[in-house]
Amino acid sequence: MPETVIKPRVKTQPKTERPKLYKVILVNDDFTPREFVVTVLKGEFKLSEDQAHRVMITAHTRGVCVVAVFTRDIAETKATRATDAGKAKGYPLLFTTEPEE
Ligand code: TYC
Repeated sequence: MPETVIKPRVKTQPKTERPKLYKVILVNDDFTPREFVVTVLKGEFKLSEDQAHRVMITAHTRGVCVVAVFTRDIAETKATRATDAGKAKGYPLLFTTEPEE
């Protein structure tokens, strides 16, 4: 009678890697009016008046503030659109992106 060899099945986990996330960062400057920064934050990032005001004040006092985190494409598109909104008014308003650790 031949021995029955039971081979353990090693389950391979399907790879579902999460996409890397990117921070959108608001940079302070001395020229863009506070209210305009708040308007852009509300319009482009869907922040409430209160959230937008806090983010603006944080950038104003500390130099920079993380606005939100997105996948790379969305972060870059939003940062560009928000920066362009300032440019269209002649303001040096700047949003940058940075990968999360
Ligand atoms: N510092 C600007 C002012 O005093 C307001 C401001 C805040 C501009 C945040 C940019 O990211 C910014 N008018």
